[in-house]
Amino acid sequence: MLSEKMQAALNAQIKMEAESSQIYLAMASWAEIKGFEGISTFMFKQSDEERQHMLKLLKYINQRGGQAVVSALEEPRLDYSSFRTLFRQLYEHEVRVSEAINELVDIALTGKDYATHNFLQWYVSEQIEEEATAKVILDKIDLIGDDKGGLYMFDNDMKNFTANA
Ligand code: OFO
Repeated sequence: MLSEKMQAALNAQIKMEAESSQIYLAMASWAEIKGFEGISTFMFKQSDEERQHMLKLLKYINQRGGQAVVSALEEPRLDYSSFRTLFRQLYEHEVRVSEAINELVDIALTGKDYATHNFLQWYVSEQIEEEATAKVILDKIDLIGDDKGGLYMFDNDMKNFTANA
């Protein structure tokens, strides 16, 4: 059985993962409109993945005799003024998600909830991967700057990034 505190924290994470999915979706749509096919494909896929992260939490809470909450979400507020700004926001968002996961791990350990601690390890690994991916993308963008040819190649790169992921 989940403690009240653990359940509330996991439910807050459901909201955060759902909002992550919305953020990636907003970025995907923007990139699609701009004609960046590779970037938008990558973002649509990331959006789907975040939805899976959300569902995994929801099912876990219910499986442990708790009650998952599906709540209203914040509208993604993104600054689309440049690619760099956009991807920096993405990276910073993933860092915040990692902090939230660490907080959950802490609550699980303090409450001696080893089952939830074990469950959360998947998220810990996932965040290492996602932060690294966001950082690689950001570094590439930094190299390109606003060079149009570079952006075209970057978009092509992202297609392969999607295929290999
Ligand atoms: Fe990238 O946020 Fe989920 O875990």
